Parts: sequence; C-alpha cells; structure tokens
Amino acid sequence: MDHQKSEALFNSAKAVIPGGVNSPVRAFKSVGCNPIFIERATGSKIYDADGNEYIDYVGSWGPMILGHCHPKVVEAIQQTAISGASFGAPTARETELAEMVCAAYPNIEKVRMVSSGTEATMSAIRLARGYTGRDKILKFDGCYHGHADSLLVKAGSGAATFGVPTSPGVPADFAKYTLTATYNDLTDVKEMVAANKDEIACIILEPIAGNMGCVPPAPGFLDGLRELCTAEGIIMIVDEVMTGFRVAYGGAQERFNVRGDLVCLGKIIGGGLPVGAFGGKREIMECLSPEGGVYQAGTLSGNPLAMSAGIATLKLLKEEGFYQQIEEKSTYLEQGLQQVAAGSAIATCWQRVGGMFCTYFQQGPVTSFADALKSDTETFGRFFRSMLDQGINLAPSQFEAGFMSVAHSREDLDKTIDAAAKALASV
Ligand code: KE4
Repeated sequence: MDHQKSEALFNSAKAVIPGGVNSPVRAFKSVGCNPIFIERATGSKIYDADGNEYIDYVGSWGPMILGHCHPKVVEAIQQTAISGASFGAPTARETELAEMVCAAYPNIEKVRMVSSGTEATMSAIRLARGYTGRDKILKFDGCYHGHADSLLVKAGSGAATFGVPTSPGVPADFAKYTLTATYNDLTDVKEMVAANKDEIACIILEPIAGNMGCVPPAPGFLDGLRELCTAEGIIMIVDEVMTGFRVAYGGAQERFNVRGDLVCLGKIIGGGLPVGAFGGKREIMECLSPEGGVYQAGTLSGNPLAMSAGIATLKLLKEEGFYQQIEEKSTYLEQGLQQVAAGSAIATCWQRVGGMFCTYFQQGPVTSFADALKSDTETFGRFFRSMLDQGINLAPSQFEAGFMSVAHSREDLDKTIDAAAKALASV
C-alpha cells in the first residue's frame, strides 16, 4: 500500500504536535510503523490520505458502534449546527440525553455531562472523596480511566503500551493516595481494604478490562466487589466509558447484573462527538455544585451538537435486535479467527465480551495485567502491520480492545478472517 501522503502529513504534524498526534496510542509507536492519516469514513470503512480503504475495528476506540457517518446521526448534527454550536446555557437536549441514560441504568438517578471520559472519572472520584470524606482510592493494575493525575498509576491503554503505567509528572504525594490491586483477585482487594480501613473513598474499575486487551470479570469478582464496597462504606465507581451501551444497552452492569454507586460513561453516548458523563445515586450526586459543595464544571459540558449526536445514536441502539446483530457478527468473526488460529503455530488467545475483543499473542488465558504483559508484542506488531497492508485496521497496541459495529458486513468479516490467515502465516 502507498502511504506517501500519510508520511508527509505525519512529518508536518510532528513539527507542531508532540509525536504528531493528539493522543499517544494513535502514533503506532508500539507496532513498528508510522500512522495512517484518515481522510474520511463511512459504515465499516475508513479511508486514509492516500485513498487506501480499511475495514475499521478501532471505531474511534468504541464510539462508532453504528459504523461511521450513520445518516441519522449526521442529520442530527447538521440540524443542530444550524441553530447554534454552543451557548454555555442549559438546553432541553441535555435533559433528553440525561433521561435516556437514567432509563438505561437504574442505578443512575442523576447524571452530569462532561466532555471526555477522563473528566467523568476524575469528577466521580472527587465526588466520592467529597461524599465519604476519605482520601484514598483503589484502582486495578492495567485498568485505564483516563489521564487524571491520580489515575496514572499502573494504568493500562497507552500508558501500558509505552511502558509508563505510572507517569512522570504525577507527584509522589498524589500517587500515594492511589492504591492498586490485581484485577480479578478479590483476596488482594480485601487485603488492601483491610490494610486501609475506613480510608478508601472509592474503588474504580472497568467491569470488563478493555485497556489491557479484553479481560472479562472472573465469576464472582464484580459481586464480591459490590458486597465489599457496601460493607465498608466504599463508593463503587463502575467505569463504563468503554463498555456502556457497548456490550448491552445497559452496559456491563446489565450484562453482569452488578450496580455501582457511581457510573462513568463516554464514547458511544456522544456518537463520535466529545461527551463523557458520570451519574449515580441521588444522595451522592446532590453533593455536586451547585446543589452541594463538590465543585465540577465545564464550558462545553452538554454541548448541543454532542447531545444531538448522542440522542440520535441511543435511539438507534434501542431498536429491537440491535445487540443481537452485534453478537452475531462478533461470534462469526470469533469462530473464523479461532479456526485460523488452530491452523497456525503462532500462540494466540482470543477473548471477547459482546462487540469488544482482543487477540493476545500468547497461550492465555489472560485474567490480569501481569498475564497480559506476557504477550509477544513483537509478533503482535508484525501481525498488525500485515493486517494493515491487507486493508484491516486493528487497534495499534496489544493492550487495547477491538470493536465491532453493526455496519460490518459478512464480506468484511470473511475478508478479515482471510487476512488473519495470511498474516499469521507471514509473522
Ligand atoms: P477519554 O478521556 O479518552 O475520553 O476517556 C478515558 C477513558 C476512561 N475510561 C475508560 C474505560 C477508557 O477506555 C477511556 C479511554 N479509552 C482509550 C482507549 N483504550 C482512549 C484512546 C486514547 O487514549 O486515544
């Protein structure tokens, strides 16, 4: 494939943008090639500056579950734009999207819109600290909740990709309030809680860990956390920025029947525009300014364009059989890739929940960050490059998940499976 224009664009970008990208994982640094610059997208396809077509399994890291440029989402944005992009004042659309979120998540009685997942988790943690009067938080190794200082401790996603799970620039004094435990290890969590009795404000978790690949919760893990948080007066923050409206309309909490005290959302609820949200029990949410003293704000929070895109998206997700389609497409891809892997000498391990998945280059299974780190990232990089050359756009890191959309056709899936067979044979 010719990438001359992307190369030129990357060189121009690097002159004025750190690493040439506005989010590190986009730089393709861990997969041994330069990034492609995207010019347009539609349905399951993206097209780079050189006109190359790719079947897209990144989907903007989750939001594009309808596929790119769904006509009804585009129309909603266009219709809103001609009435004004932003007012810095309340609008009816914010209430409409908030009502849809509350209807989808019974444990969300009130919800505040923000502009990113990072803002959502950062604010939820401040709220938990304000509500409990406690300072410490507990997260899990390999989980990623955005780049707020207190969360860049043994983080996943790009932080894991670049080997800086605890980032420079985070003062030791900040990091000391962040405890970490092993994902799927309830004993570890219980020991950590006992050692910090009455000091932990919240436990924040990805209900399916999508930032160290794709790690499902072990049986009993989520229920055990729920019981522990209730017993200890700890706020359970379920970070569904990635899984919300992804693995079910009611997210992982619907799928696994576990309910947090606070829930973070993002990605899909913006339909591709910048939106995050955090919500939960009324008594906690009413501690937020202007009702309560916990301050949180945002110039573009509840932005009309983003609200309209989110409303249009959720209306389509509510339609009968939507998640069944995602499940069928994802199962078809899984079975095809499993058959291909069975015929290869390369050790791979496929893990999936609903329309999010990952191929680990190791025997597996992967239940924790320590497991994920055993993956052969060099071979993953060769596999990634071969798939890209064959017109398949995968997440450019072993420590990320891939995403299915309803726009992916049977032809797309068959092409992906065939490409994987060739890629595994070549690595
Ligand atoms: P943003 O601030 O990037 O909107 O959301 C942060 C976030 C919070 N919680 C979870 C569970 C997340 O997955 C994320 C962000 N996800 C990554 C993809 N693994 C965003 C991609 C990127 O950093 O460019």
